[in-house]
Amino acid sequence: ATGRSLPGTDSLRRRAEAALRRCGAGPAADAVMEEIHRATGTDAPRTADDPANPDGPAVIRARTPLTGGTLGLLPAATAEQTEAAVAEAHRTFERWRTVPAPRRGALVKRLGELLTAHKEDLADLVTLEAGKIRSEALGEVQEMIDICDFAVGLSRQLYGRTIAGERPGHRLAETWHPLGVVGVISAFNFPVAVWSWNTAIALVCGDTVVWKPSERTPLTALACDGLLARAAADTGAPPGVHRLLLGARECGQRLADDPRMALVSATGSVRMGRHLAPRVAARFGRCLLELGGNNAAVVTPSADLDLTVRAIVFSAAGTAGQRCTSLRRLIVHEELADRLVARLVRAYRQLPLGDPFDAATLVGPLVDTAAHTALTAALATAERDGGKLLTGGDRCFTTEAPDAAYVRPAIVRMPAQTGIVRTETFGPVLYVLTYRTLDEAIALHNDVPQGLSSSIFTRDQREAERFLAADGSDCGIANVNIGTSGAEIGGAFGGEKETGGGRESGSDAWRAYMRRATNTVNYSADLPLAQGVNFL
Ligand code: UN1
Repeated sequence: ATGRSLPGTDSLRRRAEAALRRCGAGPAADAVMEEIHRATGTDAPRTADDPANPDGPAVIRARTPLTGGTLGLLPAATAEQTEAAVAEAHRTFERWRTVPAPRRGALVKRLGELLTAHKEDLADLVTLEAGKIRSEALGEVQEMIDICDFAVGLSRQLYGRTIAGERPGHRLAETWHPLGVVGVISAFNFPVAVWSWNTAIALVCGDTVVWKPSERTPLTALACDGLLARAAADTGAPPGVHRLLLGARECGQRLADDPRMALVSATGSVRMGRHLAPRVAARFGRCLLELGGNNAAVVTPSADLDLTVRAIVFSAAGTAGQRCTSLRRLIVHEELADRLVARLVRAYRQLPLGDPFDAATLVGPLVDTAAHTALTAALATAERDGGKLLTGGDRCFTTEAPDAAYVRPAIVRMPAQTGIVRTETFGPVLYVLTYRTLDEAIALHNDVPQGLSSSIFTRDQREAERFLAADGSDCGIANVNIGTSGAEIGGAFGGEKETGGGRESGSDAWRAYMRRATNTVNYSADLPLAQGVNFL
């Protein structure tokens, strides 16, 4: 653990308030803060998840994983407010879709400028609500700025194809049109980047957005909403292009069920996806899913071990193992397993754990103590299955911050890929398995229900290419000599199998946010029918 002690909740609350104000969540900030002060008084309203008070007003509790303390209580969106938000976004869509795409890009350009100006403020809120270390929080905001740049460029490149038709005097082409209202449901672990991937692209595509962020990161969401509202005001875009709904599960369900939501882009657990996707499908709506990952790295005998150790530690212990791209399984050649594991254990024991605002810290807290309980249960199951816990899994600062979960990242050597290894536990646990042949390694690699990210560490080109080939890694992301996490925004992001199949962010992921029209134009005086059909 780092030497310094943890900050208190009061100072964190002040820090959150200052950052929110600077982001100018507009006049809303004052109202919200008033709400926070009122609500954190003695007769605080009941939270939505309080089973003892099911009838109490539903509120969202802004809390910080740094202490587990409450930053404030915010009113949760009611059914009427959800309806009003969808209606407004839908009305606005009908206008916004006719604004030329490069002009829509101007809104996103302005958003990117505001994000740049408020990078520190947003990073503060990300650290306060998600517990990320400073450098990762800043990196997450950088990811937002990058996607804005990308989307602005895209606003002049929403290309359709001209297709070689089979009939003379005819032109065959496709046009991409705005899709409608996009529902963005995002998770606590990337509280701003995932919103921005969806929102920046959706806006240039001519869509409007209704956002339901994680209940754990409401203040971060208010700041983003405030900045986007400002960008809209500055560029003359209608304010209804974006609506924020701070709500619980029912709020997400309402969006899933509403036929005005053309696309529901949801990031979170497989459980959440299983629940939402059939509801959206039942009304033939579109879903874009980014669900769980159970990412592995194969380490072959020719790997550059110095580089491999650094990459593994960042991917497995970074963000306290709370990325969907976090490395959770290591598939190491048996020849080098002992050597590699010894180096990893040494590196893990030196990882500074503690206050994420402290520049020396590399591992911050888990989101809550329930995450530690889940991790402990997973470790116990692994040990019952014959696994050997080599390091970590224990909590620190338990006296100082009993409601927070500062947990040392764990490494477990497993005799086989048992059920628990095939399950995504959202925390810092790395299971180590060994292999003899590359075929065996790839089979183990793919033998999990999830399919998000993957890596191979090797200096052998044959092995690298085999891993990337059709019968290699079955994931949406397959890397060589780099960890499973920390993708750039330029590529399409997402994965297969239970990960849900969606692709967000760069490349041609924008197509999911538009509808395609195939156009056949006859400029001749004849009417030849396709396939040589004769009629009339
Ligand atoms: C997530 O964890 O939901 O590739 C997203 C990465 C980040 C995004 C992760 N750029 O790790």
